[in-house]
Amino acid sequence: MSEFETILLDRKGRVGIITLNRPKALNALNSQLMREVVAAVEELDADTEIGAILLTGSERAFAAGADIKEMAPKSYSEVYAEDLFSQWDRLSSARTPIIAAVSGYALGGGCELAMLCDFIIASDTARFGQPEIKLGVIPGIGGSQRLTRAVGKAKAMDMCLTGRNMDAEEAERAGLVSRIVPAAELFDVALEAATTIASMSLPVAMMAKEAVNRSFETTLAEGVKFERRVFHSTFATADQKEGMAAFVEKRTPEFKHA
Ligand code: CO8
Repeated sequence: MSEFETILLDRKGRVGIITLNRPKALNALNSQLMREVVAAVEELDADTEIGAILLTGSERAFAAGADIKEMAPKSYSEVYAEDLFSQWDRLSSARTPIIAAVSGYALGGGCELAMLCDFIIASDTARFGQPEIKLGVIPGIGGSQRLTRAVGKAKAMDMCLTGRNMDAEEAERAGLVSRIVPAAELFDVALEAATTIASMSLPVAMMAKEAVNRSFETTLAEGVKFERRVFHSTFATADQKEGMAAFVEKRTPEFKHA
């Protein structure tokens, strides 16, 4: 029996699959679900047999936000003392690439959870939004920061101040999602992308992720220098030797993740 109640955890080859599973609440992110997602990601991240993580929800909802019913009665001193939602930050420490496969609602914390992943593949039914202002609060899991970096100030302000949703096409145009696929194909396409990533050298995929993420934290000159140093370090891996030898010998590389 699974140790989890609000998520499903599965493995397909080198891909770990986490499915948010509170269908009656449209996968609203309560504290148990937060603990379980964080635990599952950390478990998969520590497993060297896993080369990519896929995080998804249901066809109707990726997640309709933080659990409003759980959150509503809390006082300021409670949310401050427990540092409400800070545990989600632990997902940013995962080194294994994480793809969000989003269908239906990704609102509030749901949109923020998708943005905590490395990239988002959306179904044509996906709806993204930061509607917190309609509840008398503001985004609390990084939405005002990550949405602004993803889509720019104009659209982020529009979303956070009016609380309106974006459909999948607008989200793709704005750079929030990497691609849109028909809802019925979402899981297969996202799994194929995750399987492709997991077939690459794991340490090199981690380095690529680290390099891209560095661009959010530093200047261009420092970021380019960081990238070059990490690029140099790929030459210390067996997988660089294998990848380049396979190209020269016109064969498929067999990465050893070392
Ligand atoms: N929390 C708790 N329950 C929810 C949530 C939620 N976020 N979303 C939906 N549900 C529940 C509904 O209450 C309903 O339960 P029940 O059947 O028991 O009444 C069930 O899921 C189905 O939902 P609906 O009947 O409303 O379904 P509809 O198809 O009519 O509507 C919507 C779907 C439009 C998604 C609608 O449910 C909705 O607007 N949900 C809320 C969306 C929202 O506002 N999300 C943002 C939440 S706030 C947040 O995420 C970050 C807060 C940061 C605060 C920082 C503090 C430190």
